[in-house]
Amino acid sequence: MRLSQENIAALNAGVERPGYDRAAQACGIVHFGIGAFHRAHQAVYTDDAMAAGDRDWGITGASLRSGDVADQMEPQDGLFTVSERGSGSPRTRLIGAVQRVIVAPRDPAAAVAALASNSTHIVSFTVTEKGYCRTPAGQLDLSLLEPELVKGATPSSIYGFLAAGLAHRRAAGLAGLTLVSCDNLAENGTVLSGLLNTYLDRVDPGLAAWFRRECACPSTMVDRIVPAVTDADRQQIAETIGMDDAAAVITEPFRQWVIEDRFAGPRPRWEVGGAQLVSDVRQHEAAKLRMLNGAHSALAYLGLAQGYDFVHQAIADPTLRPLIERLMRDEAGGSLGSDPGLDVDAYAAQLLARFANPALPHRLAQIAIDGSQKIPQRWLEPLAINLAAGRACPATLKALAAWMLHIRGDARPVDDPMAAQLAALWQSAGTNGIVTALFGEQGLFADRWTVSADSRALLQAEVDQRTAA
Ligand code: CS2
Repeated sequence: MRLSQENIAALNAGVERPGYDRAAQACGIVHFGIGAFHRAHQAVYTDDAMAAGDRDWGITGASLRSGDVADQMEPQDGLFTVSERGSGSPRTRLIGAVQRVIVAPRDPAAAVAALASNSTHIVSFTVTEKGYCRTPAGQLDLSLLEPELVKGATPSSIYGFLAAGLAHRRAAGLAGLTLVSCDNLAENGTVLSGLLNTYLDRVDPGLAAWFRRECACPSTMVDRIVPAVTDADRQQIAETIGMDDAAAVITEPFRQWVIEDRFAGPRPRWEVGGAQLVSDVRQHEAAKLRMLNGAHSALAYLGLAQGYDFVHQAIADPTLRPLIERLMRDEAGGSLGSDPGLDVDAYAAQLLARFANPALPHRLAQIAIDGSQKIPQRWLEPLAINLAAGRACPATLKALAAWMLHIRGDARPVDDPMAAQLAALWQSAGTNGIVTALFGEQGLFADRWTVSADSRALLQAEVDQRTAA
């Protein structure tokens, strides 16, 4: 038996159910990138808000790339379960917030229609760092968007779909939208707004002005560890819930969402599920990106090089753990300024405990994906801040060296949109030139991130040591 609206009554008794009438809800949210993270995070908060009485916040999911998620969710009427694994007893909950899933490349008109619908107020995004189509220095990379910039072309990026959807809204005299980025970028709302503005200025300057006037792009900090689900997990979930769930997600009990309180129109009361609405999220974002994600990436490249598969294994290694603690507390923590807005030691201790969770095996290889898109906000920004203040960053440099060896691609395939370019750099620059080719004054990241000559020398020593080993 497979999970569906019709089969809800047959779920095992321990599974928590949505506390509202799903069929009575209109869709108020369009979400791009309806992967496991969204299902374990924003969809849960939205479910909480509807259970508390908020109405018409159903989610229309949109996939920008493959149809896999639609194939998992459409036969299940959008339903899926979220299982929490930690030290306490496992908890499984049925989430009803997602009403349907559109595969945007297959049915672009349906995605545009969802954006143009009168009931839609919010568009949210978990399209990963590369979904924003930026150059290494963070500008909109128009070369990636050429095909859709031609007049009348079918949209393919978030920008193309938003441009089409917003144009319909403007023409129909509808209200603007709140665009909520839930990706791990520093000041993600400001970044999205700036990039979309550049795009709209290029295709329709009148629409760009309308967007600036009528829409809002709050920044948000999102946090929940959500490893990719395996076949063995699905098997175990089927036993727990009493039927198959092809869209099931597994996560930790912890979740956090800090949202800049700046909306263009109505929103669900996500605070009912514990979200924090604040006037400025920048410190929360910086702390999370540099301490959690920065440590994650360091564990990924250093841990894989030492032969580990999972985060909980790597963090237990007696040589890695002190390095990660130093990266989190002193280097990431130190970059947050004299008033970091949180207790750095307590936050680091909480993160270490989350990483050590043996009930939630989290693959290092999953975190190692797309490093070129992740390291600027996780490592390069805190590194620049620390170096400018004269603070050494040995742990960050060790992690950076491990990433550099990773992208050489000798040990395992490199899953990164810049993989070919990075491999070509290694080819042409070689071991003695790669540090300069990446981080020197003319390096790949140079428009925004250069690493001082002293630190480049330290980095070179690390690379030499790793290449010799
Ligand atoms: C991880 C994140 O894969 C990665 O890059 O660092 O997905 C991380 O698990 C989440 O941001 C936690 O909130």
